[in-house]
Amino acid sequence: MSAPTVTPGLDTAPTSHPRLLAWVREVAELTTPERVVWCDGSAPEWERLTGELVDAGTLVRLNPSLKPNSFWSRTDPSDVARVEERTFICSVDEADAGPTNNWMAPAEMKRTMTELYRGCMTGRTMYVIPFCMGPLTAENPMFGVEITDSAYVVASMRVMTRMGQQALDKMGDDADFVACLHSVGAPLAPGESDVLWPCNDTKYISHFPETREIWSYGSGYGGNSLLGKKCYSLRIASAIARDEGWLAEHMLILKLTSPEGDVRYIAAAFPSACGKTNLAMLEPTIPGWTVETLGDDIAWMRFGSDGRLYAVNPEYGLFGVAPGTDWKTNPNAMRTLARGNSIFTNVALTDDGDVWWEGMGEPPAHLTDWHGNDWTPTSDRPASHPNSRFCTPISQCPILANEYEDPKGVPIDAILFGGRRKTTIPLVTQARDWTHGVYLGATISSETTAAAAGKVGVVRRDPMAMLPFIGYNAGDYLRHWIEMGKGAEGDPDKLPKIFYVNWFRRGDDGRFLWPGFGENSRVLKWVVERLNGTADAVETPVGFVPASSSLDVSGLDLSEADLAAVLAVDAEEWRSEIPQVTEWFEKFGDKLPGVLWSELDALKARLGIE
Ligand code: GTP
Ligand code: SPV
Ligand code: MN
Repeated sequence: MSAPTVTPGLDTAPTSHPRLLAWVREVAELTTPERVVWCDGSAPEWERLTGELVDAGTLVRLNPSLKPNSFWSRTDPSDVARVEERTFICSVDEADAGPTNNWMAPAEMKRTMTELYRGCMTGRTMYVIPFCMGPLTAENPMFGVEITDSAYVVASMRVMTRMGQQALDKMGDDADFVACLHSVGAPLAPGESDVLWPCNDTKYISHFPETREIWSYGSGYGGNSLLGKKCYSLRIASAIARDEGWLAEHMLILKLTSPEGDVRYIAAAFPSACGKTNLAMLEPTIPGWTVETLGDDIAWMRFGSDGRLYAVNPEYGLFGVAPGTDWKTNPNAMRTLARGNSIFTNVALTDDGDVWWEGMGEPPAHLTDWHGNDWTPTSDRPASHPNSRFCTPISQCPILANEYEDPKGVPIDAILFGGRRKTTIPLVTQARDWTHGVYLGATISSETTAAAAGKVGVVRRDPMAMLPFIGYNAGDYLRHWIEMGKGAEGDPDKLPKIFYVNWFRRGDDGRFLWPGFGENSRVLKWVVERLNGTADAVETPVGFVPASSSLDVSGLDLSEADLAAVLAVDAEEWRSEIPQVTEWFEKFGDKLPGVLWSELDALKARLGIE
């Protein structure tokens, strides 16, 4: 016996958008929440929601004199990362999802999930969050509306997206939007008390690329629940981008200025927890160079009328890996967080109401760990989860570039691909041309990290760092990249140049050969000098690597031997990669662009195979 029309909030919507109203009503009738709340994105709304979350124990307010308007939260220990096994691309034709995605027919998925959603918001508030990915001033703003039963999601979405009344107003009555449905999957019976972190053992993160819909169930963790991020801006947007001739990529965007004042824009794709946030906010160690941040995770790239490829960051906040972040490695992130207005998830809490995580210098004598237990430096478990995160407004980044709000974006000069590999991959390699660059991107290999549930440290292929985020057939995706190489109006000269980097190569003793972080500015300098045609390179079978004298290592405490080792191209190591690349390519069948097989053949010839 449902009486949907009496659900408070349902009939007082601050919009007359017919499709939106109909969808909200339909979801409310299915999920039977206590009330419906339309989110306006205002400061009072933030105060109210964070206040309620503090009362419920889900958030703990941090010491305002250390981290103003900031909060500490702990998830259920089972709900700490993206769940790739439970992520589905539900295209009508299975071939449009394969071979790297999980697939289920849309009708079947909707049948299954409709039963999960039935009554799933009982006893909870259903929030409606209108949002826009990218500037609201864009010619075609990219709208979404997320329905969720999690106030933590609402608060996080306010940090991560341009949301609320401003987005709803801009949508008017007829703007298209991506419908994003989320539930933690934890209805409350009358009188039942809530847990700190409601979630469900059954999880689905489902995408319907043809109808541009997202259905997420069972998880409150960022990548599974903040649906504007990976679900919309990568999986759904990549399918839109394929149709419309642009690129939606797992890339940071930075602005690099040389001592002479030359400005270059660089985008870089590294797999999850492989260094995008850190590179995007880098403080150069070489004199006279400056880096400014435009984005740390996602880039949408379209050709401009001048034939160059322009990148926009669709996000509004940073959802960054906490461990490893400190004043030495990423001072700009520390400055961003010091300004407050942040939500920390699964880090440790200090006794004076601040946050702490591994990599942040010496630990205090006592902490509350991410499980909520007492922790001391003698404890044998880390105090923070390896995928603990900070969620903070990008506007607080002290080195945010002015161009950040420009809906046109910035013209990209170089694209860096990278991964986390102990061996084989040199510090930096320049591709011979676009097609070779696409080959490098298509064969990125990286050790898995704690950003996704599953084993950590297993080397896997991760094309363009997009393996978990391509919303359609990965073979078609690689073909799309090859097609983009024709350039706008057939002018490939204006395309970015492609490089491949690896900050994570190790010596026989297991230590990192390259100091990384701010010192990566030396690699950026070499990249710019290659663009300018002023740096020497050695041509190797795998591409152009720096001549040992062309990489600026002045003032760096790095032995000749380590420098040689980090730049080395060991033909034997590379020959042993070939069977894995062959096996990887074979997965794609007919869908793999033939030119990528040609690239592999040419590499084999250069390595002296056959
Ligand atoms: P996602 O947000 O998951 O997409 O990750 P990301 O690519 O932005 O990775 P992030 O910059 O947060 O770095 C992940 C981890 O790698 C952190 O623990 C960093 O401290 C560490 N890291 C980043 N850059 C470097 C580097 O140059 N060298 C070394 N050794 N570690 C690094
Ligand atoms: C990633 O896993 O690549 C992230 C974090 O950037 S999440 O938003 O959870 O996807
Ligand atoms: Mn990411």
